[in-house]
Amino acid sequence: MIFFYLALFCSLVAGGPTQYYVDCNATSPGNGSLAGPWNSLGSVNSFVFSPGDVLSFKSNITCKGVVAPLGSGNLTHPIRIMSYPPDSINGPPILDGDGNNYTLLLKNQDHWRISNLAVTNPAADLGRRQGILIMADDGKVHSDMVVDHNTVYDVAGQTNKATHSSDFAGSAGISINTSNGSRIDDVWVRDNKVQDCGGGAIKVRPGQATNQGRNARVSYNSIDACGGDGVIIAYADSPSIDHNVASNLGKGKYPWTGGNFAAMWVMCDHNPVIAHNVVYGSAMSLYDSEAFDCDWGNTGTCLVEYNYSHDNAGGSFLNCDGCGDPKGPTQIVRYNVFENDCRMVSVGELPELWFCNNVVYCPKQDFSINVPPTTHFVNNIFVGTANATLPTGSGVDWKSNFFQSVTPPTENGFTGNPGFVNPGLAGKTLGAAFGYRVKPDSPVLSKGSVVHGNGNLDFFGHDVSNYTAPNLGAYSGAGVSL
Ligand SMILES: *[C@@H]1O[C@H](CO)[C@@H](O)[C@H](O)[C@H]1NC(C)=O
Ligand SMILES: *[C@@H]1O[C@H](CO)[C@@H](O)[C@H](O)[C@H]1NC(C)=O
Ligand SMILES: *[C@@H]1O[C@H](CO)[C@@H](O)[C@H](O)[C@H]1NC(C)=O
Ligand SMILES: *[C@@H]1O[C@H](CO)[C@@H](O)[C@H](O)[C@H]1NC(C)=O
Ligand SMILES: *[C@@H]1O[C@H](CO)[C@@H](O)[C@H](O)[C@H]1NC(C)=O
Ligand SMILES: *[C@@H]1O[C@H](CO)[C@@H](O)[C@H](O)[C@H]1NC(C)=O
Ligand SMILES: *[C@@H]1O[C@H](CO)[C@@H](O)[C@H](O)[C@H]1NC(C)=O
Ligand SMILES: *[C@@H]1O[C@H](CO)[C@@H](O)[C@H](O)[C@H]1NC(C)=O
Ligand SMILES: *[C@@H]1O[C@H](CO)[C@@H](O)[C@H](O)[C@H]1NC(C)=O
Ligand SMILES: CC(=O)N[C@H]1CO[C@H](CO)[C@@H](O)[C@@H]1O
Repeated sequence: MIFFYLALFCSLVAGGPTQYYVDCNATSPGNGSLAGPWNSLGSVNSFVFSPGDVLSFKSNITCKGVVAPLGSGNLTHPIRIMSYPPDSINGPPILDGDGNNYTLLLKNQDHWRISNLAVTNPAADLGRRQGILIMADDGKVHSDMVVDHNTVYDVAGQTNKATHSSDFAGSAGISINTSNGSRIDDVWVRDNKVQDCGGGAIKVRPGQATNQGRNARVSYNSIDACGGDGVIIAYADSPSIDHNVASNLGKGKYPWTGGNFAAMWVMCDHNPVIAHNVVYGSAMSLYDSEAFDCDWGNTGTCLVEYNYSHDNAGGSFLNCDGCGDPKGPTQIVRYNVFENDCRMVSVGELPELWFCNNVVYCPKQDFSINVPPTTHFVNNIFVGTANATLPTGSGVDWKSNFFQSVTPPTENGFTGNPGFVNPGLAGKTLGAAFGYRVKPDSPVLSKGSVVHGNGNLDFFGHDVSNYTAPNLGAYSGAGVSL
């Protein structure tokens, strides 16, 4: 009887989800158990994982080479890659790609979670290189790939888009890419730290022009010193780039060396949103280096709101609808604070741009602002210099804007001191923009025009009415005295 029960017990365990262990410092090859962890990536990569399985790497141990585990999870039981022991204070396991094309690869797979790893891929020579690569090329629809709480650093990607454009596009700390008609839905890249990656930090292409990926989201990541783009989502339906911080792009261990990059941008998407992000300190590239970019091929509305950017060499916003197959979306840029980001660039004449309730704070630098021929500037505050000019044209409509130290471009608008509480902090968080709230005696209170479909929230999360005259700028409250 005892033998019968033991056999039954073992077969149940073998059939259910299992946790597998890897310690690349272990002396014997092991069988993947806690007592006998695998010690080589060869063992990991030849095993097919099942729904609910956990692949855990020993904390603070380095594994060198490519990690490419096989298998798929399911809707209720994803497969997880994580570290052991749980909550280790010894620091994450370190996956070091050792200069291979990528460090961690999942190809044509579904339902994985990649969490709490340190991923690196240094090399002496630059090339098309990634830290984490999730890809699909089998022509099928895949789903549910989540990359969270990892640190991805020192990835020797290609930094020259002028001479190696395809390798540059393919290089990133974290890359999600599809080809041959494939799609990956429900991609979520969140809470990762990405730094010192040549070519850029996080690039997500979950689908194709006629088969866009759904529910792609890149959020709460902290990106620093990557030599290229900060975040791109392309070929996606209603994707979101939100709550990320990207600093010092173009700099770092693998600095930008040619062509263009921008901090956060969207391309060939339908109704993309870029919101609640902070971008600062981007170096200049050939023409771009703006904080935010509605690039070519977008349809519907490209929405850029509730962001704070400062001191980017390329300025705040790029309309690049004309940089490829133009689709002329509506572009809405509203409730943002742009500090010492005095440049806007426009390539492409089709989009209609609504630039509403932003603060553009440029007391030290002249504006260089170019916009699509049909643009509405409504309820913004511009702080400028005596010599700065703002764009005019028959399709450029100025309504209820406020100007300090800069000549209004038309008869319409207000001049004076907006009475900011504490501007110009050059901060690292959205909180630094709280200095752009205004004092109770500010002349911008209730001076605005009602904008139809105004989003109903200001930068600070206060209500904005559909009916009563709003404030000018990104703050809709009654004024704060400090
Ligand atoms: C793991 O092995 C490497 C290389 O032999 C060694 O440098 C390191 O100290 C080892 N780590 C531990 C925790 O044993
Ligand atoms: C796996 O390896 C451990 C440690 O050597 C051993 O105790 C265990 O019996 C092995 N399991 C199987 C199923 O072989
Ligand atoms: C997922 O896999 C688990 C473990 O094998 C199984 O119990 C569950 O029924 C599966 N769920 C679905 C939705 O297939
Ligand atoms: C990881 O181990 C190394 C030695 O291999 C040690 O120097 C380092 O402090 C450890 N990391 C953490 C976070 O404890
Ligand atoms: C690695 O990248 C090189 C250059 O892009 C490419 O030729 C090669 O096929 C890639 N190898 C793998 C295994 O992906
Ligand atoms: C490309 O997709 C088709 C299905 O649309 C599939 O039959 C083919 O195998 C895929 N090619 C590769 C290289 O996976
Ligand atoms: C995506 O993969 C395809 C096929 O391997 C490649 O041609 C393309 O350059 C890749 N794109 C990016 C952005 O990595
Ligand atoms: C403004 O323009 C005048 C005349 O072109 C020039 O002399 C002056 O230096 C400029 N001031 C600044 C701050 O650029
Ligand atoms: C304001 O207008 C929006 C549509 O633009 C609508 O969704 C919202 O419910 C309206 N709010 C109120 C309080 O009327
Ligand atoms: C509209 C909105 O959610 N605004 C948020 C912007 O960021 C600040 C600081 O994190 C939040 O307090 C606001 O709620």
